[in-house]
Amino acid sequence: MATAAPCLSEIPRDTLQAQFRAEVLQGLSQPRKAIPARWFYDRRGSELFEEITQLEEYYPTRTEIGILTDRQDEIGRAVGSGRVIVEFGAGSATKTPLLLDAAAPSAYLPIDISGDFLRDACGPLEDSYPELPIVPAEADFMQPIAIEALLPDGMEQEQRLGFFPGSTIGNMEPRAAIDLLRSMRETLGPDSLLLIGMDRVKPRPVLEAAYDDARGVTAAFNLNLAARINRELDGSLPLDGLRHRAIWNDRHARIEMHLVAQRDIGFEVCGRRFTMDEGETIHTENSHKYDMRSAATLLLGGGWEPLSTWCDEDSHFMVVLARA
Ligand code: AVI
Repeated sequence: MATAAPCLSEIPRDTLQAQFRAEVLQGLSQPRKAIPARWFYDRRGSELFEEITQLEEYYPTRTEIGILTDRQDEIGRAVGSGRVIVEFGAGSATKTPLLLDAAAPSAYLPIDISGDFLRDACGPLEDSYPELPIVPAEADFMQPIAIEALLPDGMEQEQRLGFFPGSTIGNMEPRAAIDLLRSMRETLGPDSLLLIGMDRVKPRPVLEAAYDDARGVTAAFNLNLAARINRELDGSLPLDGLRHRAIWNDRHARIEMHLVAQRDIGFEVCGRRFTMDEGETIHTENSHKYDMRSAATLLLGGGWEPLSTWCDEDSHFMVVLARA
């Protein structure tokens, strides 16, 4: 197996660790405790997320793959060939090849905050696409990124196609989602396209089962955040005193994940003392779901005009193509 190219523009470990520390301490100090979902994804968290994507109850991954497979030709015609594909998040072994095959890009540039995961994802792609320039970049794609400096010579001016599958956009509050879409527009430049996966609103039991599976993998994923705080921030959160909960919030059209205190608990993080009363929660994730109208409103707010939408036959998930 080929070794993945080294990641360009590495984020210094210290910077990430300082951000993790600051956001956890700030989140635990609020009257309603909350920690941003992006901190789920250390190596263990990323492995657990991969396991979630294989679960019977977790429909988004297989449904999106189904759409990308069944509509590959149509998507290929709509995006055209020869663009530079910029994937926001490490390339997934199953989804990325479907787009690489459909769009015949001139280069592939995956951006992810986790260099380890990025390297793991790029190795197999380099084996399968030996002719394709693959340029992994470890970076926080919430901010605009000057990708010209990363692209092979002569490709700086190629038109770009952003790829943001998985409905990861749904993990952001609408305002942050709009900021991210704008930032992607800036990263991708004029005349660019964006192919984005968005999960749809559906009956509550389907949604709640997807985020609270029978095998407890999602519970382990949620609890790993507490374990990560203990490992990396000298924490003493009692894992046996916290329980995973996933609930549908109809007003905000989102699934919320929480860690609920099973009894009154006290713990330390980085030498600071915190307490939780029985029943109090740490809000760890939002996963917003969309209908056609809310999806279009969000994209337009972020500077993207929807061109085409592809759905599965149960209308569980949609893949939207939009232009800058
Ligand atoms: C990454 N993201 C789109 C997943 C979701 O469905 O919101 C994260 C996840 N959380 C629990 N299960 C999956």
